[in-house]
Amino acid sequence: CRNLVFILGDQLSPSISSLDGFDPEQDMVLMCEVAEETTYVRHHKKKLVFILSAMRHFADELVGRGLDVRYVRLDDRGNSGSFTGELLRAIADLKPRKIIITEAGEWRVMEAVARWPDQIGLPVEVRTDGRFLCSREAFRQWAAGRRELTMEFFYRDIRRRTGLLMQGGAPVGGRWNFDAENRKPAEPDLFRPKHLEFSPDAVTLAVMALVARRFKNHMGSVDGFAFAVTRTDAEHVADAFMTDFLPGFGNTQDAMLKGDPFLNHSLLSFYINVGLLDPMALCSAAERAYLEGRAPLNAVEGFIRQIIGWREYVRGVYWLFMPDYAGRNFFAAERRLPAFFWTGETDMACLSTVIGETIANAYAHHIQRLMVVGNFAMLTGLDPKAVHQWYLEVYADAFEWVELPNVIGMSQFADGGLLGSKPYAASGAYVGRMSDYCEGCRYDVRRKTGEGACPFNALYWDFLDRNADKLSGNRRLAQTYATWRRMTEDQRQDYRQSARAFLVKLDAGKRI
Ligand code: FAD
Ligand code: DLZ
Ligand code: SF4
Repeated sequence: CRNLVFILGDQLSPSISSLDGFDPEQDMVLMCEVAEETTYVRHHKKKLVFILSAMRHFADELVGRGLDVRYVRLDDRGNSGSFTGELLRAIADLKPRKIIITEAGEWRVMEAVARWPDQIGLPVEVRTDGRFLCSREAFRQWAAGRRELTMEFFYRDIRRRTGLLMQGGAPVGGRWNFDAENRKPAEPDLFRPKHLEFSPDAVTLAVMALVARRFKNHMGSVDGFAFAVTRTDAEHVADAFMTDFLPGFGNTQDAMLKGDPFLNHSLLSFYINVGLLDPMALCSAAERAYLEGRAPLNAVEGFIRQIIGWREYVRGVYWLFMPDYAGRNFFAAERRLPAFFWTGETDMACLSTVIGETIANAYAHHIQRLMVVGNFAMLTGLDPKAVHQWYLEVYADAFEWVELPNVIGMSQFADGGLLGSKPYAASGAYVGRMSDYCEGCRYDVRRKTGEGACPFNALYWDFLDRNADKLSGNRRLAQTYATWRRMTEDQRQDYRQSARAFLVKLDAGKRI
């Protein structure tokens, strides 16, 4: 063939830049399932089913459009197990003159791609990923010369550029950000519509059998897999979100409820990240819902900000600071992850709920990831690299470019404040206010120290005390440290001792 177009598992968009100028008469597509990608971390079984099944459906979609696709399955005979190995095999068979690929999302894969020209002796054309509104280079320019990389300013620039929720150069509603209205605790709502579920078709059933057989020691189960795996079904999820959940999205954005793992969240990250849905099209649909009076501004602005703000911003940060970003460890934290991160077996009801839902669904929403698991990891001083690997494993939407800045930066403050101006540290009071997890927990959220007290309370103050040299100069923590200093020495010792007793138990592998 003339050009061989290599499409990766998170590039499942017919409009992907590598397909620009594709000539079905002369060009071919290469897609491959490889051991290297399925095991570089022990991905949750439902994540594997989702990605492999979506890849197979996408290959069918391309064939349906008249493209010639060489598709290598994981258990095909001769599968070399790596992208480079599969490229070499395809070159031997198809003798292309050139390789075309859209830039990979992850640093690790881009490094491999950079070695290809030497390894294969053919030209390799790497194209920009046009699915993002802000290119890696444009973000670099935006960041150049700025003392602080404040997301809010980045977001405003993208709002101006896209014209989303803009009116004559000003933000609709007179404010850029309505987050203050999005911090309400949730009330159980028996009438909340159900999120869509899809029965596996024959392709998905085959992948489920493959994953169950080959990845026994990975988290979770393939049973109950109900994600969309085609563009059409992903579009159904998006349409249902705009009608059923967007109107309440803002109000419950930060809330957590037992028995309601999804609330009004969109469950769209999986589909956006692999390319089944276009982020800008989703934002336009949300904007339309506002303009037509179907959803309030706080909800629509919040949703749009997550996508054109946070999502684009974390990608920019990732490419700006990799590869050393992955090794940042501001607090020099080195505790190993407790075993309950893989079982959910702990008496701390918030953690057992969130980790249990993670194991069941390969999903947790933002506040669960940030303020329950992430908060616990930071306060107990878990090794940020291990925490990062866990997040990359367990969530079906986890690709390093988006996961790493959220974990290392936003949730662990391991980058020392590049991404956030202060650590997202919280005592039990936060979980008590924003969820119903504490009712029925073995621990008492109101008790500060001693046996039976919510562990987050002592851990919170102990974390601030332990890291005072690094944090007490932070203006946004001035009030908090003033409160700590106002306590009596006995109170402070109580907190320290309670935290130490907890950490000793944790390290001994005792049930906590
Ligand atoms: P919704 O709440 O419905 O939000 C709408 C969309 O906004 C999401 O689909 C997503 O595309 C985008 N979005 C929201 N917040 C963020 C954010 N902070 N960064 C980037 N995009 C965002 N998101 C991932 O896509 N992959 C990850 O691996 C990932 N890891 C995370 C790890 C931690 C510790 C934290 C705190 C957040 C992480 N996030 C990650 C961001 C966010 O939690 C998820 O995007 C969101 O929970 C996905 O569920 P949803 O589609 O229902 O989101
Ligand atoms: C996540 C993933 C998995 C589990 N498996 C594959 C695969 O077998 N083949 C493939 O092309 N892509 C897979 N992916 C997605 C890739 O890891 C993703 O495209 C890169 O990390 C992006 O740099
Ligand atoms: Fe979590 Fe503490 Fe509430 Fe228990 S009491 S659910 S440990 S915050």
